Amino acid sequence: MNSLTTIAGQLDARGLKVAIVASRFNDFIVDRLVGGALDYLERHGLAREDITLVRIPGAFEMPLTCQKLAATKKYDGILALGAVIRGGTPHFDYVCAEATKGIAHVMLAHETPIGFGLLTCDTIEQAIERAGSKAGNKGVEAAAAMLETIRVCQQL
Ligand code: INI
Repeated sequence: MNSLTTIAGQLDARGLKVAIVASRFNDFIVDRLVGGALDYLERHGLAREDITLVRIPGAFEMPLTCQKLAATKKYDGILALGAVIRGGTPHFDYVCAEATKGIAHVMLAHETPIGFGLLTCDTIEQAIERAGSKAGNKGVEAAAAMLETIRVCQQL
């Protein structure tokens, strides 16, 4: 049987430069995502001096911030971390939709891997569960996805 050509990304962050975009809105949740992501990336070899943390007001500001960072060409990957929690108005839906679409657009337009660590939750309890308790830490998962995608894309 012919051998299968397989491309897979090693979870090795040594030598990379990464920007983390973190929103201040719901910071008691977002700070847990940032902490988890930093811990994961450093344990996989990323040097702290190669990480730039950018604080922004809320999820709605994520696409522009990611776009500016990607345009500098200084970063191998970007990690977008935030938490949108549903309130009593349709605001949640607009913020989630624009942040998601905008980030996907930046990733494609600049060919820069972006880890999507934006929680979109109906309740605060759901957000807490995903920020380092029952349902894991989505900041860690997004960091792992960004790292794997960087390493895959480097081979394509
Ligand atoms: N931004 C968030 O990151 N999370 C939210 O839950 C949220 N809610 O619910 O309103 C939110 N709104 C702010 C928005 O992202 C912008 O920062 C704001 O509209 C100013 O442009």
